[in-house]
This record gives sequence, C-alpha cells and structure tokens, in this order.
Amino acid sequence: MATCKSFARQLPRYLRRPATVPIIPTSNRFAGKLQNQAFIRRGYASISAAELKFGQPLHETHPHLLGPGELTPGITALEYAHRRSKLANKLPKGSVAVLAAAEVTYRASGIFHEYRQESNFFYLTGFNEPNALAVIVNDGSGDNHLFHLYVREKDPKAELWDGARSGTQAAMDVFNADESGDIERIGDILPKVLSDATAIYTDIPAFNPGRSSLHRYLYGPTGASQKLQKMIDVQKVKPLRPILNEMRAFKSEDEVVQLRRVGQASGRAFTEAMRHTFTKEKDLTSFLEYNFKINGCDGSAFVPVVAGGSNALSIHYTRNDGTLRDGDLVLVDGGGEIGTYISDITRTWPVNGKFTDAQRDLYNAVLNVHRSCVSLCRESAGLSLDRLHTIAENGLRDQLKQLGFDVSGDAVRTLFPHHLGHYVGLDVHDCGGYSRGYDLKAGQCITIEPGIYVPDDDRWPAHFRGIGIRIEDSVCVGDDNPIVLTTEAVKEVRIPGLALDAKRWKLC
Ligand SMILES: [Mn+2]
Repeated sequence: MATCKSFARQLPRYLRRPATVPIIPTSNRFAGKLQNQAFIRRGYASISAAELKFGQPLHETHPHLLGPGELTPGITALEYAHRRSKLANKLPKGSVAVLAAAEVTYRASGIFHEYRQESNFFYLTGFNEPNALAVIVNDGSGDNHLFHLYVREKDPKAELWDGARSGTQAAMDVFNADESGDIERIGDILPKVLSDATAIYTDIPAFNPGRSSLHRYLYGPTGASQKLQKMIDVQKVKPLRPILNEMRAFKSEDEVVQLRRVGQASGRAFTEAMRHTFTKEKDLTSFLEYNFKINGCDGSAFVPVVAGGSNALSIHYTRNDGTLRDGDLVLVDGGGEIGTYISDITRTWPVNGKFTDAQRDLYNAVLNVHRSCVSLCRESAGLSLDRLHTIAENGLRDQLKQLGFDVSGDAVRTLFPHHLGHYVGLDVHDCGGYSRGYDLKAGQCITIEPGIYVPDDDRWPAHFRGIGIRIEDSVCVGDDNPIVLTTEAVKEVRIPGLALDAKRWKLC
C-alpha cells in the first residue's frame, strides 16, 4: 500500500482532493455535516464489533484487508455516501432509483458459482451479499437523499449452513442505510416506498412491461407482484444505467488507486510468468492465477486466454488445454480483481525465451502502435476511443506495409478484427452501453490493446502465418499524460538487463 500512497501523491491535479477522514456517516441526512467532523462512532449497541459476524470482510473483522473507514478495499463509507448523493442529485425531485443485488447462480443442482455482486448495486452500496434491494430517493432536500437497503435478516440456522449475513441492523449501522428491512418482506414494503415516487429509475427487468422474469425475493408467492404491478404506472419507469454510466466512467482518486493496485499485482504476475518455461497452457494458466492471488488479488477478473502458437488467432480462446511448443509465441490475456476493481493485460512472448526474426518484427510493429496510442491517452489529445482505434488501424497499416504485407482492401480489418480498447473499472467491459465516441477525459480508465493475427492464408507473407500478437495495458487518462496502470508487466523486447528475449533476465 505504501506504493499506492506514493502513487496517489503523483496523481495529476484533477485527482487530488484532501485526504479522506475515516468517518462513517450514521445517516446520509447528515453526510454534509459529517465532512467537518473528525469521527462518528458506529452504533453496535452493547455488542463489541469483534464478536459480530458480517456477510463480507469489514475493517473490524478483517483489518488485514481493509483500512479504518473503508467499507470495501480502498473505498470508504464516505465515498459510497457521496456516490449516492451524486446519483440522487441527478434524479428529478421526488423520484427514486431501485437496484437489486445479483443473485446466486448455479453450475449444477446445489453447486453454486462464486458470488459476484452486480456492479451498479455494489458501486452505490458496497454491500456484497445476494438477495438485497437498494432504493435511493431524491427527497427534495438539496444535497441529501434517503437510502433504503433491504437485506437478508440474520438467521442463526441459515447462517450455520451458508455463512454469516450482515443483517438489517448492520445495513443501517455499517452500510449507513436510513431505512432497512427483511428482504423476505419486500413485497409488503416496496409498494409503500414506491407509491409516492414521481419516477422510478431501475434496470430490474421485472419493472419493465413485457418482461416476466421477476426476482423470487422481490415478489415471492404472496400475490405481492400483482399488487405492486397495479401500483406502478409503467410510464414512471425509466432506465437507470445511462445515469450510472456517466458517473462510473469517471473514476475518483481512490478508485484510480485501486485500479493501479490491481494493475500492479496483476502485472507482476505476468512478469513472473515470463521468467519460467511452461510446456502446457494449463500450467501457465495456473501459475498466473496463483500469482494474482499471492500478489494480493482476490482472484482472476475473468477466464484468462493462454494461447500457444496459432491458438492466439482465436481472440477469445479460453480452453487453455494445448501444449506450448519450442519456437512458438504464447499470448496471455488476463488480470486480477481486488475489491471488485479489475485489471486487463495482454502480453505475448516466446515460449523458449527467444523471438524468431519474423516474430520480433511483428511484435515490434504491434508495440510501436501500442506505445503511440498509449501516449495519446490524455485529455489534451481530444480523442475518443473510436478515434484512437482509427489511429491504431492506420499505424498498423503502415507497419505491416513495411514488413511486406499487401495492406490493400480489408487487410487491416482482417488482421486486426477487434476494437482497440474498452472502459475498465468494476467491470472488465465497464459501463456497458457507454459510447466509445466521446472524447476521453481525465479520470477515465481504458484499455489499449492493438493486435495482429495472421491467418494461414496465401494472402499473407508465409513467415508470418499462424502468428497472433496482442499487447494490452490498462491506462488512466490524465490531463497531459497517461497513467499506465499495468506497467509492471514487461513488454520491451530489448532493454539492457530487462528483455523479453533474454531468458531469465533480471528486473532492473
Ligand atoms: Mn481487454
């Protein structure tokens, strides 16, 4: 964390703000006043915090994972309150936002997938359990708002089997809800909450006419769904996602620190993987994922691509069950996740540590374009991701021409078939639906990932066929300079003492 803190000091001016005082607002009604107070105690009644069990790590129970005042790694309860205030201010007076937690999904009967919270719900609450509903109300009181958080009530029997829940008391004391209640009773509670709303902003399918997949906990078998549907005028229902995309597209200082932290841990895992020789894609995959975790990540952000030789021509290759052959390249696209913030990196290196001439030429072509695009990740360039993509296409065309490729017609689209980049943050493809046509602004975080994939086709020079190369970094857009979030993953071919094709090089 020392590195992250020193990194924060180097952040551009726009990202700096006074250091966050570790305070936990007891109610959002007082969030404004709280900024001027040193400390507000949480109310745990007569029970000491150490005796309490929660449904997720908190500073009191997991001080090795969270600092004081943090609700999730690196993000304070105060920042969550600010996010809710900001959202409430973007809503018309008297309207509400309604968000549901992700549900547990199953890979087979009784066998569940690892739980992953719905990102918008997480962004506004920091609450990491299923079966929960958040309601944020613009009550017309200026900067303030009302926050309802309905969760699973504590239940010793159920917790004995499924692990601890935070419960309704913690929803208020720890997660700072003004109102809480048992999610099992939501069918009775929600109509009262929503009946006065002038508009309802939500992405829950159940609220949309024509969609019948209602969440079990939201409606249950009580007939409440019909009651609720009768009460809600469908004209009142509007999509919430575009408003949240506008917010999530711009990262706070604490978010950038988290993205840098996960980028650093993930980048180091990549560089460590390059030091070893693997003969199977599966072994490299395991090594990478193990190193993400021991470097401090919670795990992988997505199923990595570990593609030896021509497997790299398949962009989303994730079988990772082939062999790694002497003389081939291996393309690895992966990244870790910390506190639901993710990293996305791709590196391509020689299995035996030594590039062939053709591999090095093509690698340098991609690297040159990668570097020039990264250098343009600054607000002062006035470019969008779509414009950067066109710049990358033109750059690759020039590079390929110099290497003897016939670049006429659709050549570049064939050899570079995907987009140059996407937004990153809580999701790998962050802010789904947010246009890549907007000019990039300071505080946005994106990937830059040019690639060349040469099919086995007479159309292309023989010595390049079957080679697939992609180089990807996660980057924070600065005012005048990019901040590369994943710089620890080596990508230079030749730097004295640090080179991809000098096997077992030492880090300078
Ligand atoms: Mn990517």
